[in-house]
Amino acid sequence: MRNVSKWLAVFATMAFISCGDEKKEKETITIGEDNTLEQVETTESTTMTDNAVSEGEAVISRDGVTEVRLTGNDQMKFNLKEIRVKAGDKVKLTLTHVGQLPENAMGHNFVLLKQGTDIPEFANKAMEAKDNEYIPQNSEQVIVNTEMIGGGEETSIEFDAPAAGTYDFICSFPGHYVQMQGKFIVE
Ligand SMILES: [Cu+2]
Repeated sequence: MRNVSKWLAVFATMAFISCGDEKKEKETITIGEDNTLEQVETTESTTMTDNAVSEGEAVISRDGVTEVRLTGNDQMKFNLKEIRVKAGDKVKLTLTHVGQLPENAMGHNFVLLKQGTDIPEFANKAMEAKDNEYIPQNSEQVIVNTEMIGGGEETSIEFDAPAAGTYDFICSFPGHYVQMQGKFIVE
């Protein structure tokens, strides 16, 4: 019985971790075999607390406005891997840095990219744009972006949802896009 609940917990943990995060999944499996599952659960609940907002309440649409509460932390993670908004809605997105590290070490922003953008290529260009908060000057690939913020800071933007479809969003701080990216789905 103890084993059964242990494995249920492992599966629950794996389900909680968003797909596509291979490294994290491997970690979880290894830890499960080592019988130190409680440690995993502690780690996960810490992450939840860090991010403060659960996914269910992070995106709320009403009266033609979709409010998005996106957070980024010191572990280089967004709380959302997917943001769904209604076509025609105004989007009010608030990005909160729930960590403590300063902007120059762990800066986060939200950059919504046009469809067809090559993310690694864009991120390379962004890396060279330190003076412009890591947004390439005159980029035609950016639909909208927030400013770059550090631990404890918050920033908001408002924009009209682009045409229905699936878009990528990333944090353009050097190296962050690998972990800090997700899908922005307009439906
Ligand atoms: Cu970042």
